[in-house]
Amino acid sequence: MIVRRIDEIRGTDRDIRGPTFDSRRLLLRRDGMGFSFHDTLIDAGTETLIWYVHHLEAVYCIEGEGEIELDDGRRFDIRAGTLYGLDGHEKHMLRARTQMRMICVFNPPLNGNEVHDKDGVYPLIVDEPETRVANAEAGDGTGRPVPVTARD
Ligand code: 9YT
Repeated sequence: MIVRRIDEIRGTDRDIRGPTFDSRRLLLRRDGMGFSFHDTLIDAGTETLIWYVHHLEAVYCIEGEGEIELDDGRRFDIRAGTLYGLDGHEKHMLRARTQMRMICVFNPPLNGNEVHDKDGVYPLIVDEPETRVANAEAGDGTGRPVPVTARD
């Protein structure tokens, strides 16, 4: 089992500062859950072009207000209690009127250090087997990542 608190990941490689957001990546590929799970703060007054061609993402807003605009011009207001799922890899502009706090889930999971390229894309990184970080109850006792298949 994994128990992790946001205070513990501040300033680590799970705490990624993008141009318009802070992405606190509580679960990553190396955790072996099959998805990554982020608590992301979007800066007030910003626009972010996003296009996850390699990933599916669900986003649940728990604080703040803004909108997303799709390529075809459709706009959707986002406020606390709104979920959107990018099940069609939709390219979109995310606008934050106030700071927005978003809970984001990615499938496949992010490795950790992905940031958007000029088109808003995160690269797909699949060069290593999915691993979990060993903890006191699991793994080989060294604290090194352990391949999922070796433990399941
Ligand atoms: C919706 C959103 O927060 N997009 C940008 C950042 C991304 N979710 C991440 O890496 O956490």
